[in-house]
Amino acid sequence: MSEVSIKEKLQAILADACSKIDNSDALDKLNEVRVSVLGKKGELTTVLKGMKDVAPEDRPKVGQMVNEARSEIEARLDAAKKRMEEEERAKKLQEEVIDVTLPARKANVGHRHPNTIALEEVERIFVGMGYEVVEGPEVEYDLYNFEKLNIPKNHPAKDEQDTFYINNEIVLRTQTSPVQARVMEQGKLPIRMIAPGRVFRSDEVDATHSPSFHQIEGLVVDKHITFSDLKGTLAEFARELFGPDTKTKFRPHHFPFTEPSAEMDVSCFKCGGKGCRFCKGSGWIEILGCGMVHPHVFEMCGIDPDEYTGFAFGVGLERIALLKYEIDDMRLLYENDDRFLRQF
Ligand code: 2U9
Repeated sequence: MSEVSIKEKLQAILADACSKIDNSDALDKLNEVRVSVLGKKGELTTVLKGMKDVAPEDRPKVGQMVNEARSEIEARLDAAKKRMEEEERAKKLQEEVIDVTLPARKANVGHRHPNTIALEEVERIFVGMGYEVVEGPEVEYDLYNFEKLNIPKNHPAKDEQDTFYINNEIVLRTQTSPVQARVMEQGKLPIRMIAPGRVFRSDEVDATHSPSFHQIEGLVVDKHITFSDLKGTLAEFARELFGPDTKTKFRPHHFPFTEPSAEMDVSCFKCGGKGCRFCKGSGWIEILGCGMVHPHVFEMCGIDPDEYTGFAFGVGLERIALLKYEIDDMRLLYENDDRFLRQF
């Protein structure tokens, strides 16, 4: 192959490469030109492979021409690459501009759930009376959830339709009473405590029932504790929770773990006791159960009932929240619907 024909070939390759480079609008197109001209099987490499057909005295000149063509094409490619990168950067700077004068996006700050508000209110009242807040296990021995509370083996409350059994001896606690039993067993007297927490009952979900709900139980154990202490304490609790004019009444009731037992009603805080839709015309609303701790419970917890007496009570946390916020369906508390929860 003569020097002249090679020179013409190189000029054609250079012209074609420059045209493709000038017409490229993206970096990958440039890379295609680089591979097709300078790559292992590129046009320029092919010319070099044809060097064996060139007269030996012409090879230095031809080699120089090829290198000059390679350098020119590489320079054009680098320049085009640099230009495209600068154009890309300018485009980004233009598009990604941040207008610092725009108002900030509102941060949705969370807030307390009605149950939390009600729990903190009840805790504040009893801590203010010198009570200690004590927690305990949710998975509990039958022994503490039932037997130590004077609920014998054949008691209906132990039926499987009411209780979630893990096995014959272990249940999901149906009330927070086991916490009080555990505290009494420690024998550090006097006791003045509340036990808030989650409890479980095998109930179908409806407007007033959930298989998992919350309770706050209280226990006072000391010498000479009387039913008057119970009434005075719970009447004060009612006044602090529902307002200073709240009246209370205690209706005889039965619980296995207290004797005598009672249920406490408060005067309706909507109508002041005259009777309205909210209190179903009675003027009264049932709030909690209570009673003097059964002597048998003391004995099973290692406390001498002839030396110590005490009272206990239990209130459903959701019941407080539903009443205070006039929510008529408990399920609303658990559905995590922000449209509901953001009202509190
Ligand atoms: C010990 C001794 C006695 C706790 C008590 C109640 C009455 C009561 C219910 C209220 C609504 C449960 O959430 S609820 O369904 N509880 O009425 N609870 S006296 O008595 C105890 C607790 C522990 C050692």
